[in-house]
Amino acid sequence: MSDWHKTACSLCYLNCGLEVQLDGRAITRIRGDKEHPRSAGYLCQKAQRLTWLGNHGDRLTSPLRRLPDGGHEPIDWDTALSEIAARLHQVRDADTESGRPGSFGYVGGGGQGNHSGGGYGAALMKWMNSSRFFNALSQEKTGDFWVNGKMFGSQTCHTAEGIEECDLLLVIGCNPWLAHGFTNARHALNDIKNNPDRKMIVVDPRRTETADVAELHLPLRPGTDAYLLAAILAIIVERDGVDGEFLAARTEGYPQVAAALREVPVDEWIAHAELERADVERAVDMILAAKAMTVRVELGIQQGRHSTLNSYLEKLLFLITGNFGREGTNNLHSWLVPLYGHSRGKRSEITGYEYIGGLLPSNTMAEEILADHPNRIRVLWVESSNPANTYADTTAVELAIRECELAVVVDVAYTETAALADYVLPAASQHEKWEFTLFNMEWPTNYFQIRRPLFDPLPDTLVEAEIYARLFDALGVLPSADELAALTQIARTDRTQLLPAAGELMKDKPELATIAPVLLYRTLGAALEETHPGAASMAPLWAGCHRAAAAMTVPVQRALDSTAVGAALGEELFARILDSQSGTRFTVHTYDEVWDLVKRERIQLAVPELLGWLGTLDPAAEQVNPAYPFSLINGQRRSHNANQILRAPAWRRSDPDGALRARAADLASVGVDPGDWAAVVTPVGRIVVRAEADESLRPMQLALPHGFGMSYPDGHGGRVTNGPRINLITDAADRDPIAGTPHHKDTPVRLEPATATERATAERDSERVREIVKASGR
Ligand SMILES: Nc1nc2c(c(=O)[nH]1)N[C@H]1C(S)=C(S)[C@@H](COP(=O)(O)OP(=O)(O)OC[C@H]3O[C@@H](n4cnc5c(=O)[nH]c(N)nc54)[C@H](O)[C@@H]3O)O[C@H]1N2
Ligand SMILES: Nc1nc2c(c(=O)[nH]1)N[C@H]1C(S)=C(S)[C@@H](COP(=O)(O)OP(=O)(O)OC[C@H]3O[C@@H](n4cnc5c(=O)[nH]c(N)nc54)[C@H](O)[C@@H]3O)O[C@H]1N2
Ligand code: SF4
Ligand SMILES: [Mo]
Repeated sequence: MSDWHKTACSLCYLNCGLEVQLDGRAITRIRGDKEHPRSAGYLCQKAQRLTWLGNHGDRLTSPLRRLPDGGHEPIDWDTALSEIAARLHQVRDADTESGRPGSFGYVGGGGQGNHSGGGYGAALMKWMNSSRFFNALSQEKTGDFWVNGKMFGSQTCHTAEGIEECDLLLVIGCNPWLAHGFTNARHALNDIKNNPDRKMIVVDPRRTETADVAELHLPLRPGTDAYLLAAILAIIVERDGVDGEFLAARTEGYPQVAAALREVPVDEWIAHAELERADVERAVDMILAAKAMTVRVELGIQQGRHSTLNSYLEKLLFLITGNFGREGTNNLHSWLVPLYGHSRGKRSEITGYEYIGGLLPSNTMAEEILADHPNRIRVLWVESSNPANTYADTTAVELAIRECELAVVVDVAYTETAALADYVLPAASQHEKWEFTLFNMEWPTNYFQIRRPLFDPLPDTLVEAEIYARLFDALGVLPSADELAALTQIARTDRTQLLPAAGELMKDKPELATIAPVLLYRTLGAALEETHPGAASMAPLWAGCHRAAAAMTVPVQRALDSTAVGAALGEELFARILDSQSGTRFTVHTYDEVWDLVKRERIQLAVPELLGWLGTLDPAAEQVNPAYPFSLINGQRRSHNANQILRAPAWRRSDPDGALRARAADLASVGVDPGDWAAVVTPVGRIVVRAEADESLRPMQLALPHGFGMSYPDGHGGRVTNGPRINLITDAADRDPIAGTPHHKDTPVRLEPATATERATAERDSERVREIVKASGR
């Protein structure tokens, strides 16, 4: 048995600090890292299952090339990279000749625990003269980013929550008890429950585990948040509950907002949400009585009807009541390196959708490929993402991936997307390399953790940075070995001269500017290896540390207890994050300094597009389609799902089939017994699922879990799919008009008994999955 090693959990974006013990290549014991400055020893029910991350039957151990019959054959790295390079050159040259924008589409760039590859992948996209970038954020958060851009001045202004200090927590469309989403969620919720001075309101159609411990639960009809939030805002305005001083000092546009809210037919809209006015008034009483309210939202509204409008109304709620910029309220937070960018209204020529945060809607990826348009995507590059399972309309996504002239997947596992790709490139896992995430969203103190490897990489797998560097080598883009060696020597002796020296090279070869992360990896990274073996891929963070130190000097000085300035502070910050194995704080702000992060003189409350949208809301236009009478939460977070991260079915302690949940009466109404197989049907697809009774849902509401539908070797030379592939039934066109984000939390569906044949197949697959679990010895 070995010592405790520090790492972090990669099963959700909280990335709690962990300590683990190892036996060979297995993790044998896991506990929370008490020295982690943010999570301080916290763990949830999932972290114990982390040993399955690197240790399962679908790990990739060699580059793969697609065979004409659809399977894959192992090939060596040189062959794979030189063939890919030749085809990338062909496409890039053809793009240049025809004067069209780059035909390259980039998907992913990081999952819940890993962002070290993303900068390198983005460099490839830029080198391919493209900006077409899709990832998970553009199917959940871009509506929120768009609103932030309008109100705070930049899409990278992102809100934080004062969960631990607030006296009222308003939870809208999220279930932190199971999904977390903020630090040490269960402790925080229990504290509110046990403290008579602190209260919580939950707005969620389902009586969630979080709603169970709330003072007030508003179980609204799915998809009616915009109506409810507007009604709450209208009552606040009517009662003159706004914070006039805050509005005058810090905001503009309130008169337009108030005028729009005065038009809201409050009673009609509350009735449309199927709530009682008295309960909504009680929520308003609690909001107005709160000294410090924090609003916490997630997919229930961001993947719900009117999602971008919801994101606006939710922010108006804390802004017009002055719950911003103080302890316990909503705030903005710093970034060490922003997770995404700011877009200025550029649009896709194919779908017309606006880029938001540098991203196009994931829901339009297949259209960008399949369009009969000269600028369609011809090459798809997927890294750390499994769009064949996680993007809406799986059938269209699969077709699109096959239709690409070249599709490449960089992953640790043989995913559903990898199975369709021309080349699959095996990455070292998050336990086999230096890694970090950019989900650093805390305020007023913000944190960053670099994790070191627990194991050596599996033979023939490579760290992403090395994959991209070798690819750029094969593409003939890298400077000569001598030039790289000279830069490396500068990195060893005087890092302040590194960028000027690289700049000289770029004068002769401007395309080098697009691959700055790769240059840093091959030069500064090579120098880092001498003191921190394996840390070369961290090199681009060095530039990020310098930018952060320059932009937020005083907060960084406070975090480091340092008086250094300029480049010296940047170096100190980089050294600190490189050597703090439990993670470190990197900025400490005062609450007042939130105004340094707001990118406008005043917060803009009036967003004409959204006030216009509010004016068009009409309950009469939102009647249930009798052909699809149920509302499905298509992608519920449960105790044992974690996106597409753990593929071995044995990791789950509960819910082996990924059951459909519904009220017993609703199941009975369509002739389905609990435990039996049912079919869930939409205009785009039909899936067969195990039914289970759950009285916490609203009548006519169903739920299917996120994080299933992964195929796995069945131990007999075949493969079997574990649980529902829920995006077979989602319509990619059912999406937000501004951000293009899907309405997964309110998918209209029909429910019916499975046919005898469907039942037999489903039962057989379920049995095979059980055999796999049994054979794994669990
Ligand atoms: N266990 C687990 N935790 C996870 C993940 C995981 O896979 N498993 N994934 C992580 C990721 S990537 C994310 S983005 C987060 C997501 O975290 P959450 O957003 O908290 O999780 P969800 O279960 O998708 O949905 C949130 C809630 O929306 C409610 N809802 C459904 N329809 C509506 C509606 O019309 N209005 C309102 N107000 N609410 C509605 C649902 O009942 C549900 O309680 O979870 C993270 N944490
Ligand atoms: N219907 C429906 N669809 C949904 C959702 C829903 O609620 N309903 N939720 C959406 C949300 S919020 C999210 S965040 C997305 C998530 O969907 P995706 O963006 O596809 O991401 P993950 O499921 O996290 O998949 C991570 C991938 O990265 C791989 N990976 C893990 N570690 C490494 C590594 O170190 N290197 C490399 N190269 N690869 C690695 C894993 O094997 C896996 O294939 O799904 C979305 N899709
Ligand atoms: S909250 Fe998220 S990061 Fe923390 S232990 Fe649970 S799954 Fe892992
Ligand atoms: Mo997500």
